[in-house]
Amino acid sequence: DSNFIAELLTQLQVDNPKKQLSILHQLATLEEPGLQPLMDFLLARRQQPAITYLDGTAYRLLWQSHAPQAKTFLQAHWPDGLVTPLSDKGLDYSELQQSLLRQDFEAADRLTLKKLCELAGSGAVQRGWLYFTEVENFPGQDLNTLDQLWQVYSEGRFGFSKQRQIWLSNNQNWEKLWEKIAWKKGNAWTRYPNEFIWDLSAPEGHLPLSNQLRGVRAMASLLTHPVWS
Ligand code: UYC
Repeated sequence: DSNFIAELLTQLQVDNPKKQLSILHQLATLEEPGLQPLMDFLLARRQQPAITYLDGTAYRLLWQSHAPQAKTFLQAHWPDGLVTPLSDKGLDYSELQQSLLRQDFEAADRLTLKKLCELAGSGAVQRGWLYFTEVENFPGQDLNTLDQLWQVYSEGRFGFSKQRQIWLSNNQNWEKLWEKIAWKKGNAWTRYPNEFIWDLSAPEGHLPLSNQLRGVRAMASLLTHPVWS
């Protein structure tokens, strides 16, 4: 009822992202009565300097509602998507944004590798994987864009900076990182693609993947890139 919604809206104002996230989900489960509050929330947040996963979640929940008024609203205010993906190399990240919005994390993961190869140049595009020396020279702007897209549409769970955070808090120990992000269990690597978890129930840092077939150096370059410090 309206008192319950009013109570949710009050709590939504409190600057506590985990709590706010849970309220956004509660509003979405109310269906029709929850739509306007979600739209108001998203509009009010346009004053904020940065787009976060709270914006991404509100946007996605509205988009997933399939309500015509929500579609019209999103189209009117964000005709090109919530995030404006900046690129120093003129790369187009709109398909990646679309697959993340759809929560098609498997497609998003493949697109991410594709974009990283495009960033590295035609050699990497043909080869289909990265030299660590190429990664060192990636423009920070594009890495930031990739990371922001993953964060915004994963409720803050996925992305390179999240993986870096976990790696740093485990003394830069790769074996510990693999366990934490479920890329390895005991001695067994998680098998691509079926054993990976392609939704938000995955552990933090699980996505995007970096194939370890050719060693850890490319991922090490990614996680130590100057853009994160
Ligand atoms: N794969 O095991 N992986 C592939 C991962 C390894 C292998 C792709 C991640 C271990 C082969 C992605 C892990 C290993 C191929 C990932 C993982 C191995 C392949 C598709 C846990 C054997 C076929 C994109 C660390 C023991 C392709 C791509 C090829 C593919 C990711 C085997 C995203 C995170 C050491 C044979 N694996 N990969 O890069 O190149 O091809 O032959 O990491």
